[in-house]
Amino acid sequence: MYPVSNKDRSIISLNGIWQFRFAGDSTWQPISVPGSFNTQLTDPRARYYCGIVEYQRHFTIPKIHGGERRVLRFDAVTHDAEVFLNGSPIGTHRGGFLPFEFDISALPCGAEHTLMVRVNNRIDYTTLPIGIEGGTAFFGSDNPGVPSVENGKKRLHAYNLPNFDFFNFAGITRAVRIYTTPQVYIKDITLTTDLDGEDGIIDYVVETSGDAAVHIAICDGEGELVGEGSGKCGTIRIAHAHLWYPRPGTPYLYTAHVTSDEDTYALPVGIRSIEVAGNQFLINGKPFYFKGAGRHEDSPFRGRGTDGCLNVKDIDLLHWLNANSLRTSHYPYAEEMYALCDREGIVVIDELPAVGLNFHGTKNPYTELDTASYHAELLAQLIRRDKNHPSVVMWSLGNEPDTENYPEDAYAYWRALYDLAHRLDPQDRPVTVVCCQNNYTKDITAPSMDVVCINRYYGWYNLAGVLEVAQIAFNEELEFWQEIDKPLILAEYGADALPGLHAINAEMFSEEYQVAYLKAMNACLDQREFVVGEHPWVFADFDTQQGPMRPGGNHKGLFTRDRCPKMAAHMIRDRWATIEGQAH
Ligand code: BDP
Repeated sequence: MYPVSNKDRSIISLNGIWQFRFAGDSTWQPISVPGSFNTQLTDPRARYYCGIVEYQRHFTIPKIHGGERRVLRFDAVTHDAEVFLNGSPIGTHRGGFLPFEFDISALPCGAEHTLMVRVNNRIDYTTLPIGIEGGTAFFGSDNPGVPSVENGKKRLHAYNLPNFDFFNFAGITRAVRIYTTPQVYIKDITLTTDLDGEDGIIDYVVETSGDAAVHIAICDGEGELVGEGSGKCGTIRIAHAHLWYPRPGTPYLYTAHVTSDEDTYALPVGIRSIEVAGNQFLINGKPFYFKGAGRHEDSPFRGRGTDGCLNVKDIDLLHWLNANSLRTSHYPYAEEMYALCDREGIVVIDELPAVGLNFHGTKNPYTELDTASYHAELLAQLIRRDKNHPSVVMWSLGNEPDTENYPEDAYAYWRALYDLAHRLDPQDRPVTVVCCQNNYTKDITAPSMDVVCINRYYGWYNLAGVLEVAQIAFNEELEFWQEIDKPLILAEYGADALPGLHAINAEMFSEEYQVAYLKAMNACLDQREFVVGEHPWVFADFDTQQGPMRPGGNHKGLFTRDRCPKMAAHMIRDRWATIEGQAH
């Protein structure tokens, strides 16, 4: 559970300036946590370094915490971590976007300790996301972004070659804390909500570490008690409930105060229902239309490091756009962002870091890579972490896998995860995988999901610059999906626009072309009732590895990387003002 401070629990932050060095170096230098190391240092190794780096700091736990259970928690370390206390290993963790923790109660309070983390940023065929091992490179070029000799074939260094289009930022990217709990503590809380006429129904399950009497009190927004229950599980009826609605509705939040004999934990509850019915996506029984964008946790200086200002700014910009949703492309975001989305009524499609399972027919990712069991493990971790957020309305198992060249293998792989998500999620949310532009007639995976999510670049990567033809091709494809008769979200569509590049004739890379492109695609969407959402790619420009198509990053943003609106942002804002999104 997310660390909190209350009458029974406390938090000691270990954020701040740590010591840092590349493995093998003898001297330390300062680094800020949370943050990516790639952006903070001028050392030429920092940007494309591949391998192990070391972080170190000292800390003391005040003596007053002596009788309590003490836990060291990392919200995320990208990608793999080996943790040492006073020189001895205490554990490891795999994967760069989910939290992990260690019980360190045995460590004496009142004394100084040394915490060291060895972070490995290597990505390969066993990691998620996927890094290419040796061989060919991104978009068919042979440029991994590090010095090479002998016609580019022999690398001077080991390298990380992402099989995805965002910078492989690494380091201790999210908060590090020690939190305390009583000895017998609340281990987990699961809340599911539903509607019964005017009433809200909250089912709860509370897990404690030992024997303890559990009580749960539900308070409304004014702090008034509106329902309660005793025991480790049960159902609470909230008469005439205020529902959690996405914007522009009111994202009403109750608070569940859970107490066990010694422990206390409070968490927000949004009462709402989610359902896929026919070709509609229903929230609280009413058709919902996703207006929003994919995004990256990305900013200058911090890289992918958690940045509260950026999160608040982006939510505010989503409001400004008249948006109501967000996809956590292409990995689970920092937990603080989901809490903001709960409060601010932004619906979240929560995505696993499964990107790069696609070699465009040159390699079968399902037989030649070994990611299945790790992928399932990440899914379980994600659901456990995010299951209670009212804002989370759908799980995305991954982004743009190969579903075309090995259709049966793809189906078996993704369908197993789909089934697992339905089994594990107490709220049984809809499940999807976001599919790549492909020969959709061969794709048996996308149509098997609860919601069909497709990324399409007609008029950019395909049929570049010819929007009339792009529209014909896209309409033809939409005819195909119409027959499938499931709700469809256009989860990505976009055109790069270099901010400030203008043209009388809308040509590629100009702001005018980005506007014309989005308008052309939107016109196709507007004719289709089964289309339940549009997410232009991308919310804001972001950093990615260098390449012939990436001048200073990916520029498909509606906003620049420093969050100034491009012409397209104004156009989308006007459009979304006229699309209600949600009856409320
Ligand atoms: C899609 C990917 C996304 C890329 C985008 C692009 O899902 O990560 O950034 O294309 O090329 O294929 O801009």
